[in-house]
Amino acid sequence: MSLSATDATTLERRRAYYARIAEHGLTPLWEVLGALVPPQPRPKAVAQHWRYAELREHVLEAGRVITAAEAERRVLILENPGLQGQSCITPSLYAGLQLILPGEVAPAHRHTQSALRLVLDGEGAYTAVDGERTTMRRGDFIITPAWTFHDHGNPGDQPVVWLDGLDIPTVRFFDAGFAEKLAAESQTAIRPEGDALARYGSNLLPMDYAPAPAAPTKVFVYPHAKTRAAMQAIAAAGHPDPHLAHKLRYVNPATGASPMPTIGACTQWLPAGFETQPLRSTDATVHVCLEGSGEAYIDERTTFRFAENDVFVVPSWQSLRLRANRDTMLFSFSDRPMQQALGLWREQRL
Ligand code: 1HN
Repeated sequence: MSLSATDATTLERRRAYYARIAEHGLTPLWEVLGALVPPQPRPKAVAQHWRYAELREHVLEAGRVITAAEAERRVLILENPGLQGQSCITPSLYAGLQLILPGEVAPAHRHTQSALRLVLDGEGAYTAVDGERTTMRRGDFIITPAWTFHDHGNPGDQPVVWLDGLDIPTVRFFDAGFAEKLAAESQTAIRPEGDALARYGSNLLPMDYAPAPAAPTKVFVYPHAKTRAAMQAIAAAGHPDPHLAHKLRYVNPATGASPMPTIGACTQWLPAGFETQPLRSTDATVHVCLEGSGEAYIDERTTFRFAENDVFVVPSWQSLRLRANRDTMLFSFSDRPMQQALGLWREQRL
C-alpha cells in the first residue's frame, strides 16, 4: 500500500503502536529502512574548501589567545559544515591546523587515536615519536601511530603551522579511546634523529624484524625532499594516468601496507595544464595543496580554486576532477585502508 493510500485512522493506530513498543526499547525498521540502506552513499559531509591565505591570521591569533602549554595542543579544527559539532572533516576523520610558537612545547602524551602531520608553514619545530625527534620541514609527512608517546617543540625563531589528521571519529565510534600523559613534559631522546629512517626506510630492515600485517611503520617521517624528487622523476618519465595524473600512496616499507591501519595517505603530481577525468570513491578524502595551484570540480557542481596550503575535502561518492594551472603537488588522506580491510571500498572512473 502506498503512503498516500494510508488513511488517517491507520496512521494514528501506527503512531499509538510505536509509542507503546517504544516503552520496551523497540522501534519499527520499516519507517527507517530506506535511510538505513540507501542504494548508494548519501554523505552528510559536504565538499568544503579552506583557503590558507584567509586562515593564517586566525591561526596566528590563537597564539595570542592561549599558550601551547595551556591548550595542550593549540589547534583550530577544520570542521565539515555538514557535520557541525562533531569535530569531523569526514565521518571517520578529524583535521586541524596546529600552531607552535618559538620557545613553546606541546607536552608528551599518547592515545589510541592515530595521527598524521603535514608541515605547512615555518621551520624549526620538531616532533618526537617514541623517543626519537624529527625536525619538521615544509611538506614533511609525519605519523604518530596509536599509543606512541609524542610531543612537539619549537626551539627555532618562527611560528610553525602544520595540518593534523587523526582517526578521532573512528575511535569514538568504537568507544575505544584511551589516553595518558607522560610524567615529563618532553620525551628523553633514546635514539638519534634519523635512526628510524636509516633502519626501516632505506630499503633495509633489521634482521629480526617481523611486523604483523597491520602494524604501523617504524618510519615515522616521510621527508618532503625525497617524495618530491621521486614525483618529479615519475612525472618526467611521462604517461600520466587520465584520472590521477601521477598519484602514489605512502607505505609501510616493511609490509607495503598503509603507514597506519586507519589512515591512508597519497602524494599526487599534476603537470601544468593537466586536467584529470572525473573519479569517485567511497573514501571521503582530504586534499592539501603543497605546491602550485588549480581547480577542483566536485560532482561537476562545486568549483574550488585552490592555492598553496589550501585544504579541501571531497565527500564519499562525489566525483573529483582536477585541473592544474602550474606543476602542482597535492597531499591527500582518507580512511581507505579501513574500508579496504572491511571489503567496503569502491572506486569508479567516470
Ligand atoms: C593530538 O594529540 C595532537 O599530538 C593534535 O599534536 C591534535 C586532536 C585531538 C586529540 C589529540 C598532537 C589532536 C590530538
